[in-house]
Amino acid sequence: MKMNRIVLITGATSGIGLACARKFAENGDKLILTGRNEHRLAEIKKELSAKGVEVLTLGFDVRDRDKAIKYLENLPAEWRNIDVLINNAGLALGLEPEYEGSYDDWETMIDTNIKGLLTMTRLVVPGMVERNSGHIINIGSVAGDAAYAGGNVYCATKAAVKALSDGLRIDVANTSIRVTNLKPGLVETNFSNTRFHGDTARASNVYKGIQPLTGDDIADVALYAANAPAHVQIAEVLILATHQASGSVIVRK
Ligand code: NDP
Ligand code: 8X3
Repeated sequence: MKMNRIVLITGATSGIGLACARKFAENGDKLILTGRNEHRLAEIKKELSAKGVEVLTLGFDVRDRDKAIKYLENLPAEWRNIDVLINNAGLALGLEPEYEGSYDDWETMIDTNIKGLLTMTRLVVPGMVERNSGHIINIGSVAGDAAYAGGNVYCATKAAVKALSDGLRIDVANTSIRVTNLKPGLVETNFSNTRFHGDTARASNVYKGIQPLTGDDIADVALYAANAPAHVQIAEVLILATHQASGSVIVRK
């Protein structure tokens, strides 16, 4: 299905967000791509523009509410009517027991995964309500379904994404807006490098002995949800690698 929607993706510089950018671009959508890494945003814009895709990049940290407000309130007129918001920016930091976790890591996860997502929702959804049209796709996680060892605060942030998705779905049920919570399991991206503060050996162990999902696998589902007929709301999808059964049951060969 060829589209010409405006799709805003947070955290589009890597992993699932980047895969979504490429997938929605192939589908004929226009993209607003955000992230902190302005160099990567410029490279991605160049890659997609060369294929004729219209791209606007906004380099900001979703934790910086003032900047988010400034950028979103000053969008060029032709980019204001956002059709799809993909709240993807997020991260896990650490895998320590809750009683030994880092205060800084907790703040970063809560501020990014919960408050950043909320800020973007607060800024984008009023326009959707006014137009009685739109779709919010939140990237939750299997981690939000049940805690796993050392997951504590990260799992709590993703449980919050589920509650916020469910809450928003109720709040817009009298409109034509749809809300989707995608809950991936193991996806090989930069996620584990970030979680282990750049310890690449430890990060690669996460995907040892199992074929993990790719960002593309998740982008496929996001596009499916966005392209579903208007009366169909894909409310929630749990997407796991075949040898993963839950956040803590992973069968490795
Ligand atoms: P990556 O580390 O590859 O990508 C994370 C993206 O989030 C980057 O583009 C990064 O951009 C952006 N980001 C992080 N912090 C901020 C911030 N403060 N402000 C703006 N952008 C930010 O990981 P994934 O692609 O795997 O992660 C994407 C989402 O998917 C996350 O919400 C994660 O929790 C979720 N997820 C991941 C799974 C996995 O196994 N990989 C499974 C389930 C869910 P930049 O550095 O440019 O700011
Ligand atoms: C990322 C997947 O299982 O590492 O949300 O938490 S997991």
